[in-house]
Amino acid sequence: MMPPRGADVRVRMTTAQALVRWLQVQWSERDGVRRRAFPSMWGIFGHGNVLSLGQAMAQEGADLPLYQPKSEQAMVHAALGYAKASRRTQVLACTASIGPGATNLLTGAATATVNRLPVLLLPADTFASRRSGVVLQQLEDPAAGDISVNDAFRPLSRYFDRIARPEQLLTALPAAARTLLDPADTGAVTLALHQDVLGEAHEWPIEFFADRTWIIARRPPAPEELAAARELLRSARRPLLISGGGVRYSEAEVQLAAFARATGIPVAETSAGKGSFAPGPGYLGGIGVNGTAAANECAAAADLVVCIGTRLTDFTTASLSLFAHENVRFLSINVNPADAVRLGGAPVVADARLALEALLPSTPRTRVDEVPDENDKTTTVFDEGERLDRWAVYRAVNAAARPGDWVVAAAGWAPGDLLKQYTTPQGSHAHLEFGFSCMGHELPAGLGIRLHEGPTGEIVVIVGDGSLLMGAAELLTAAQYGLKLTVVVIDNGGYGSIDALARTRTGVSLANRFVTASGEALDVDYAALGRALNCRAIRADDPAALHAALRDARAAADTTVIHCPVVELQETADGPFWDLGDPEVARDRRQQRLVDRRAAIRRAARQRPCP
Ligand SMILES: Cc1ncc(C[n+]2csc(CCOP(=O)(O)OP(=O)(O)O)c2C)c(N)n1
Ligand SMILES: [Mg+2]
Repeated sequence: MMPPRGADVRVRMTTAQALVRWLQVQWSERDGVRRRAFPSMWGIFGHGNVLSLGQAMAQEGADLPLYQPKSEQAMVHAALGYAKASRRTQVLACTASIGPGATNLLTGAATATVNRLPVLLLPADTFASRRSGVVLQQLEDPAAGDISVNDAFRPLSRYFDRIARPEQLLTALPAAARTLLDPADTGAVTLALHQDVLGEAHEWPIEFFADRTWIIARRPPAPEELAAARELLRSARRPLLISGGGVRYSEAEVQLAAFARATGIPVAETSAGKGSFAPGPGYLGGIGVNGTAAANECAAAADLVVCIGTRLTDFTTASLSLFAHENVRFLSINVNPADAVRLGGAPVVADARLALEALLPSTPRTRVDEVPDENDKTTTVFDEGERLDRWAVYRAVNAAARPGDWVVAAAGWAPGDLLKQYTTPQGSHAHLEFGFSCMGHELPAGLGIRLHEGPTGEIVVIVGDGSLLMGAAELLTAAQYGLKLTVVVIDNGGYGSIDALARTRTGVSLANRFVTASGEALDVDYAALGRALNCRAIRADDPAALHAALRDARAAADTTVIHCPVVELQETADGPFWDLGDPEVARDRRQQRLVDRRAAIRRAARQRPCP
């Protein structure tokens, strides 16, 4: 029972114990639904966190389950999968030891902040008291006594603090929670924890440990911005909607569908927004560099592009070359003010759901007869003896998808291919991490999604051989915690997408294949790798075998690795523009021609104000 208000009741605990206790009494609430804000912690212990934080978890952490990943980076990716599945209403905490444990979190921190997904990072730090002199794994800066490797988190974090006295938690933790649960500001939040301070006792005010609910409010649109938006929508002849991750985070799918149905405006999706608009009338599929012909045709002809919850990266805009109408205008609905003014657009700084609801009654219906159709991809027939290439893999996974399932991809060919090829069945989900496109994200992100979703539905992780090799150890974590995944490994013998980019754009490719010094291909048995890490495993050499393997994996209770050796396809440099910075001087004429062609497209791409 809490003491009467105003009574100064104190409880003696260490900093670490206070931290652990506080995390367990935080809640988030949106639309009246209340959830634990920090439902679990992931961690690898070492010096800096093993004693005081480990003891605090054992003593105070009854409601904060602790998961042990096999690398620190992976636990951040797991947290991001969880955050995505919870639609940014819940956050996982990640603790790491000082030095290398901490710096292993950095790539995860960047992945979080780039993707606007929340994660609480708790790297241990050196001694605040400096009583032991230089400690193991301490980086010394000759010009600054207060620098540690954890300062590298500052540019990667939306909020950073270093806890040098116990009572700093009283302000640092609420600041962290506010940032993490703010739709516009969210990303990685880092609290660096001095290892001596973690163990220091303090008399904490008891009210610090009272239940606290953080309301995730829906920001309403301003009347002036709505008026300008209405005017743009009324005067548009060929409008197009782009649905980004913000639609997913706002849970605005129903409102988007109603808006599209009522207005007849077709909808294209970004990678983060994949799955936000169900296949059916008005569905164009993915847009941009990895977009469908239908979406990109609409984009080229659009006189108004209504962007909802998107950062408009180069993948989406095809490096600003996509929108070709001479008077094209942009309207941006985004809860983040900086995103809302990209491409010189008229901003509606608001929650996507509220903005769509407000605009629906006043938006006229547009002609729909000229909208191309992207709805004919779902039926798949398996030919006996058909060879397995990566497109056949996507078709098989798509054909097997059911409501409640997830498909996950992040780097290599898969995320772009899936944006174009995959039709997310209604009631199922996609997580394409193509903001940071971080190799090694897929598998742990799948674990985080599974942890959030519980045992129902399939979580199909599509991962390239290269990306798997960066983080395969998390297969053991899947087995360890019974977090069931179906891991489809596309084995093309190396970094196929990068190899193709290099070859098609410059004519040369170095160090992109898994070959010996003499050029001999290295065979890898990914099924054996899965088995070695306590997973089930199947090899699928053709589409029929893959289809059977997917059925088998669905029926199983444990994680299954499906090894798919694929034939490589001949790629061409054609397709939407994507500016990668070409080398302007090449030794031979063929290479020079390739580069000159891209330079011509670049000159034609329209630069727009893009803060
Ligand atoms: C951590 C990280 N390092 C490097 C890259 C650059 N990169 C992007 S895709 C890729 C190759 C991925 O290989 P694989 O997973 O086998 O997929 P494939 O290209 O063969 O489809 C590389 C090296 C990256 N995205 N992330
Ligand atoms: Mg590969």
